[in-house]
Parts: sequence; C-alpha cells; structure tokens
Amino acid sequence: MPKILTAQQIEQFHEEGFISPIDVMSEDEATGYLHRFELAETEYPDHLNARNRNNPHLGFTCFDELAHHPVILDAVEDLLGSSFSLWGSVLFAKEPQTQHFVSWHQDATYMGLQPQNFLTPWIALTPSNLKNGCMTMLPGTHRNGVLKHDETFAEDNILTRGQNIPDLNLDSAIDLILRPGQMSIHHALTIHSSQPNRSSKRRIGYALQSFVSSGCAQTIGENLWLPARGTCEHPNKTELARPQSNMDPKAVEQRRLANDNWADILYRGADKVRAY
Ligand SMILES: O=C(O)CCC(=O)C(=O)O
Repeated sequence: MPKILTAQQIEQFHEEGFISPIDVMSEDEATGYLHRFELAETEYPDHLNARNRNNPHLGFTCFDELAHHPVILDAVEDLLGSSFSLWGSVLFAKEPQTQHFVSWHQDATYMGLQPQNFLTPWIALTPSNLKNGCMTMLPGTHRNGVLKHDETFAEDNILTRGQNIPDLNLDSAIDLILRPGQMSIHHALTIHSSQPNRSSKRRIGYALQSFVSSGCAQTIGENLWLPARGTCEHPNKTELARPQSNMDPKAVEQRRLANDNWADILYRGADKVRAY
C-alpha cells in the first residue's frame, strides 16, 4: 500500500520517468523555509551561493529538515522501497533577469552510481514557471540508458560541465509548473533542462540529488551516504551525521569532505574543473 503517491502517479513515474506536481507542504510553510535560507545566506554568504551550492543539508538546518521531510521521504519510499540513502543535494537558485540555464542532460551521467535507478525530488521554495525557468522533462527518456553528452563548459550553463545531449526531438517536452511547497520527482535517466529566469524575482528550487536504494554502489571515487530510511547497505559505506545548528563545525567539516568527494567524482576525466 503506497504511503503518499497514487497508483497512477507511481505508474506515471515508471512510464514517463517523472511525477509532477506533488504537494509537500503549504505555500506558507515553503515561504518559511525560503526565509530561513535567505537569513542563512545573509549570515554566511560564502557558504550559500552559486559557487557553494552543493550539499547545504550538511551545514544548514533548514535544508537538513527538507532532506528529512516525512512527505518527501514517504513519496520516495513509494518508489524505491523501505531502505534508501541520500547521496547529496543541490540548491538551484536562479537570480532575476539572468542568462543562467540548464541544458538537456541526464543526472546519472557523471555520478558513478550503479544501478542507475535512483531519483531526485526537486522542491519549489518559490513559484517555478515558464517565465522564471522551470524544469522541462522529456517523457520516457529514462528507458534508453545514458546518451552521449557534449561537454560545452558554456559560461551561463550551470551544469558542472555544461553537458548537453544534442539533436533531441522536443515535441513531447513537458514543463513542470510548481507552486512553492510542491515538488517533482525525476528518474536519474530522464532527460531534462531549464531556461533562464526572465522574471523580476528569484527562482529557488532545492534538489535532493539523489535518493538511492540500498545496495547502490559508488563505482567512481568515494561518496558519503546520509541514511534516510530503513537499513541501507552500500559497499564501502561511510555515514554522515545531521547538523545540530547552522554551520555546526562538525557538519561543516563533513560538508567540505562531501563536496571534495563530489568534485572528484563529477569532474573525473574532465578537461576543466569549475568552482561548483
Ligand atoms: O533547477 C534547475 O533549473 C535544474 C535542476 C536539475 O537539473 C536537476 O535537479 O536535476
């Protein structure tokens, strides 16, 4: 018996490679998280910005709480089963009237995880729509394995390598319009992208990237696992603890280590390394 998702949503995930929208919390609650993030951002600007956007759940309580939100974890459990861990997270903040975009890509490409059946909840802390650069998915593309990505390192492309899958047929593309407090969930192999923010306000989304089932192995580099539910067994498992307060020194050290490991994994064999 699923905990949160309907049979139709679970079928949609398997057929199309994503589900959207899913209600997680009220708009007011989401705005509360946004305000806590913006306060933390003001207090610790070097630790929450476009160059330092990875794994904020290891240093800041608002992101840690989102990473453990029961509705999000229930939805993940409906798709992955009762034992899973969190591999990492990314804060995707698109500032107003900027050119930053995300090209067509599959998350699994550089993560070095096997099997590639993991998934990412993306939680909207502001509205996410056509004007401010919501995500767009290509349904059914999680079925064909990892496709070839061109590594462009384009200036405004906010992906690590500016990786892009060329020559796609976009006729069936679906835009994921979310209100604050809703989320989408996408499969590790679903091809997706997002356009620049042409609105006058920030577009803030938080990606729990990704939840992986017990048994999933890190085949490139090392990663640290944050247990989420059940009993998770991963080869060479090193577990992370939760921050007790913003910038809790132990958590900050864990975040530094996790981010270094990520850079090692995500840029393995790359021509260039960027700051994020
Ligand atoms: O936030 C965005 O615009 C893109 C996010 C993304 O590509 C992802 O969560 O996998």
